Amino acid sequence: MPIGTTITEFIIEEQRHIGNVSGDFTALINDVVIACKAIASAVRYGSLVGVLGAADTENIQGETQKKLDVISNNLFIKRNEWAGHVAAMASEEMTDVYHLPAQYPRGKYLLVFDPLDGSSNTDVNGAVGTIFSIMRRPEGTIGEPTEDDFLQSGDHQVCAGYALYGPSSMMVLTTGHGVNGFTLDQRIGEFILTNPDMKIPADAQDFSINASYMRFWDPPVRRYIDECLAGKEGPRGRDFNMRWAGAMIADVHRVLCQGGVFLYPTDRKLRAKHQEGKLRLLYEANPMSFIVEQAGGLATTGEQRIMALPPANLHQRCPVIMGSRNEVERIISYHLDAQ
Ligand code: AHM
Ligand code: MG
Repeated sequence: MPIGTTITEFIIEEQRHIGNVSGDFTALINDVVIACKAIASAVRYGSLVGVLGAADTENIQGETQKKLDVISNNLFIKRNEWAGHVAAMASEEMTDVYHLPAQYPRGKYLLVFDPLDGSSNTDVNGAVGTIFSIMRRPEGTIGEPTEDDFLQSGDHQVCAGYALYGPSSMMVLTTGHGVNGFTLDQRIGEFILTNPDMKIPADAQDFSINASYMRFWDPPVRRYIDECLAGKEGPRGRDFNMRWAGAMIADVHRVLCQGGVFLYPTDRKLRAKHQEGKLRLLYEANPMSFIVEQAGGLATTGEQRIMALPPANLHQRCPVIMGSRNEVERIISYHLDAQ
């Protein structure tokens, strides 16, 4: 049985084309891949190994953590702290920057991640995933990295990716040279290239939004969704379809495969809580935006390109609208009309 191209092989080949590389990046990706395989395994065995349900702890966002949030965070940290490729890490599940234990060498990369996105899906056997982003530590900084070192706009990402733990486990990755998808072959325990050069169709008929917040939406978002709902009889003159998995990773993966728009916009209710959005810029919006843009789509708050936003803190939130180019351009134009 031929094996196909493994993710490690693919990254090594890609780095060879770039030239003058130390191998640190390839080794770092390798550890990220192993961490995701370990998380995929914990998710797959679920109740059989007692990992479902709440952990009785809260994260910085005030959300009750699931046992799998804590397990996934620990797996990711342990796998990536020892080898000397990262300088420090930050995660949705940790309040502050994670400094490496003293005995390990410090590397040149900063790693940020959401260890288990959509974790409320774990108890209903729904899709969940891991999102990560890699930046370089700013030149000339010495000592342990600080929060400020992490506050780089999305345009500074060296690599972004996600692992989706669905009916099969997949890893989708960009290093700024297009987007490639890999499927975990359980028989040999390797991610194999199955979706080379993924491209988001420019037009689409699917939209993903939590419509239970409709009464809080701003007029441009309301206008776009109203027009989609009006279908053939409305101004768009065609029917649309709605999907909402409750895990950004699963919804954006659908967009990547079939086209569509994913929206978690700002709204009146969020602003009343002094939040600009629900999703976090550094480890959710930026990595998914990098992937979407590299696949030919667009990612915006409605008013600004997400990857151009200057982060103010590790856990900053922002509105998210991403997907098929022509649909996102239309939503941006509705925001401009409303100004
Ligand atoms: P999480 O990282 O705590 O799982 O939260 C992020 C998730 C996204 O994956 C998903 O799109 C969104 O929260 C769902 O939010 P809501 O419950 O408001 O629909
Ligand atoms: Mg998340």
